[in-house]
Amino acid sequence: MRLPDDDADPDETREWLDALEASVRAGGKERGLFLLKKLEEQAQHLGIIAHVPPYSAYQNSIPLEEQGPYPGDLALEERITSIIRWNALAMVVRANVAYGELGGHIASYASAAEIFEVGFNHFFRGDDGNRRSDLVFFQPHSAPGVYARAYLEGRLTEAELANYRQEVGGNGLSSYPHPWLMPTFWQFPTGSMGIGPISAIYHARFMRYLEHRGIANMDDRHVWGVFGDGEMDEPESIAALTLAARERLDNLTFVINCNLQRLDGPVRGNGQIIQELESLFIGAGWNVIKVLWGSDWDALFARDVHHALLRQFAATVDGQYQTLGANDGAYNQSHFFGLDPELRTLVAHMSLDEIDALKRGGHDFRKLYAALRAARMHRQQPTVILAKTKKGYGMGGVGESRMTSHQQKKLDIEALRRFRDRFALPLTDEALAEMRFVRPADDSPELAYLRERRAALRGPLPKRRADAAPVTVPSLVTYGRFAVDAAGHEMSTTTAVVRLISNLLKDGELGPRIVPIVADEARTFGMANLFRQIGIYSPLGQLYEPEDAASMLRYREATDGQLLEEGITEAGALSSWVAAATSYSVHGVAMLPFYIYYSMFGFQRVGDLIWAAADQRARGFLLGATAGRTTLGGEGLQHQDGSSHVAAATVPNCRAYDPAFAWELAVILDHGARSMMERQEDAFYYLTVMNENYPQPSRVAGAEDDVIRGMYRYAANPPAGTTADVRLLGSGTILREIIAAADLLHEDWRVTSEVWSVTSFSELAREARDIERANRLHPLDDARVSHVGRNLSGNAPVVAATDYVCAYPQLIASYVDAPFIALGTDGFGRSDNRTALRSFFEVDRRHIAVAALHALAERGAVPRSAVAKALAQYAIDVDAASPWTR
Ligand SMILES: Cc1ncc(C[n+]2csc(CCOP(=O)(O)OP(=O)(O)O)c2C)c(N)n1
Ligand SMILES: [Mg+2]
Repeated sequence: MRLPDDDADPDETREWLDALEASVRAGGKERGLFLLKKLEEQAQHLGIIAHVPPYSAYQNSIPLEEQGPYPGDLALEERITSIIRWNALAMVVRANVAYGELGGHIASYASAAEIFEVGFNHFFRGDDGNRRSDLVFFQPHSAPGVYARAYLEGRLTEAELANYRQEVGGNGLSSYPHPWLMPTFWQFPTGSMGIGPISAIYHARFMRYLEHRGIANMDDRHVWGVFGDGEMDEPESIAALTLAARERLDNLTFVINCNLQRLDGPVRGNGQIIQELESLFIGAGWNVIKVLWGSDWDALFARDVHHALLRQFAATVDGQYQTLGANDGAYNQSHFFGLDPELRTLVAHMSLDEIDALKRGGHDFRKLYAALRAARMHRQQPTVILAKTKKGYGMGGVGESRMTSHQQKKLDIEALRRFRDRFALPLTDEALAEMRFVRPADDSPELAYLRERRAALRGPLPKRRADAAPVTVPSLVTYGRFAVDAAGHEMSTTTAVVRLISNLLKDGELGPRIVPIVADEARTFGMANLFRQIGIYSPLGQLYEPEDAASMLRYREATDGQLLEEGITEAGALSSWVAAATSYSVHGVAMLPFYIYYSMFGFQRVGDLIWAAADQRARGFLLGATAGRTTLGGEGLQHQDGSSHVAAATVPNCRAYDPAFAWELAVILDHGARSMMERQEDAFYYLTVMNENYPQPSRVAGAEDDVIRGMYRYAANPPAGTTADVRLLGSGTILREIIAAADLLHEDWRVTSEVWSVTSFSELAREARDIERANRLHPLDDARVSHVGRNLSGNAPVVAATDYVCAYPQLIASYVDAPFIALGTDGFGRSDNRTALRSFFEVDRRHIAVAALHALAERGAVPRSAVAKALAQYAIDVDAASPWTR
């Protein structure tokens, strides 16, 4: 509404102003403020102003007059929903009757059923084999409802439903949405609260990116996310709200299932979560639609001219709403309506049963439809629908709005009977007792309707696909010659990887598919040249003249920019990476993201997002830069990463490498790109790269396969025909200390050695573990030998040193027969130069040489005095406290 410029009635205006002035004079400023607040409320009620920050009145945002007709068959939809409710409940109860420990949830879906069903019947567009589906993020513990619907649609069998949470024997259904476990069904893992909301936002954003870059047409596809009100307390849930508004993502709708409860109790017992979320989302720039009251309230609102209802709603906190929800009509009459004479009159004509039956808006198809439709039509902003529901809706005394609703997994026969009767389910007492699933005949009106609705919406959902065209990777020499033929040229592996990416970006086929991602660290990693070369993505282009416009490296934002500059949000950058890394599946267009970041702020900071990425079969590169606890030097305790490789080793489809040399890195990158883009394997790559400059050797011809497997022999110095006294293993920058230690051992102590460059202790361990298991299970077959076992056979002691904690090289220790000594950087980092740090953490050449001598002394191959002599000669402080205690 526009504010008129002219005063249409100056006398009336004067009266109002005089009245205000008189009141303030008589009653003071507070009285004046009070009157203004009342006026504001009245103005809101009259619809003169929509929102007064921070939130609007406790009522539906869409007035009845604007609600519009309902396009579906309400009675049929209600029947279908009742059947789905039952099947979802029966699935959980059956699993828990059979095996008490399986768990599962009833109350969450019970609260979300109408939200899901309005989506399924009218909004969520599926996959017609041609166009891909909308992206729908389902509340994870409501998964039984999604299974129950897929069962009615004929997409899941009765046996599968009966095997809910029993996946080991095959033919089971996973607890929550897990693409790894159900790769043709679930698209997005949401089981870890907060990951769904942030992922939904970055997916919606990435869809715009693909369109703006002219790579894919989104056909007006929409992103829907149904999340819990408790879940909104996760930092990730709200981390990217402003991004969504800033980038005007009107292809995105959140529906927050505001059942006012989380697991332990009320989300905001002493407050109102809906009002709090409204102000949060408004502040972030979203369009907010509240769906609080069902249609039976409309008549009450119409007669409530003095807004007694709104006053009473405003005065009721969520803990109280929950208690009202858990109790019957009589209780509500006395404890809500009875508190105000106007309200008492308002419901005087209603029976207690009618009062009991007053529904919250999130259980009313008409109200929900109007909200989802308004969200779908809204332009220039993302929309959040705050739907007020009841946790455990329909579960009666055992679970409706109860403190313990979330954990309710079993219902006794009485409770089941009440549920059946309430939802008029076609179940005999016998069927009820057996908790049989209900599926109307294929030609029943229910299933015909359901099929018709899904066909009108293009097909079923959720459905995951993996059929994207492969993308050819150019031959390594075309983009990586500088690395494979380095010939002693000095550079760091960070420089090398950035150059490899820059060169790949120029390839006609793969280049456009690359998505470089940074979280405000491009300059740190020497990538500023990409700003101009490929541009920084911004849907707005560049509305300003950059300060460095004249520079070769100018900061260039563009609508078709290729680089995703996320700002300081590792969670956001990782979510962008996932959107790109799953584009082959979600959009049928394979993209190859490279997210380069401080390695300490990866697995440690956003490890759960990486775990979720693994679940959804992400394909892409994570580049842990400035890696290594002693290699990063000055940055100190919070920045120096000594552990990410241990975490990476626990992610089954993450291939992690810690290469020392640019050529090794190039070979791994090439192998990874081919495996993901050409062979389309469901594994992603984690490579650590360092910022230390040193001369880079050329490729060791023939060692490429061994680099991928995890180790190759770099050097050996025993005379021909003899074996080495010790084996020295190193990875990353510490390999150079290993090489130097081999020289010390030889020159100072006449000890011969083999030097092995270990590119991946985790890959070596995986293969060795696999072979050990195969041998254990096939005791009568010829024993197989692992890469580690073959390379490190015999009994020469092994000394392994890395820039990570000892646990990293120890991943292979049990597969080596010889004594195994691990040196690492356990303890806190601290700032100093590399030499000082390597001495402090005892991973430098001197400590490696001493460790080797000691191992030889232990077996009597050298006298103990030699060790003591070495310690003195290398000036090692033997009384210093161990680094991990300091
Ligand atoms: C990161 C994370 N922390 C804790 C949990 C355990 N958990 C699962 S559901 C739930 C309560 C969810 O409440 P809400 O989001 O309000 O959903 P509702 O069930 O009420 O619809 C909790 C604590 C989880 N899944 N993920
Ligand atoms: Mg909740």
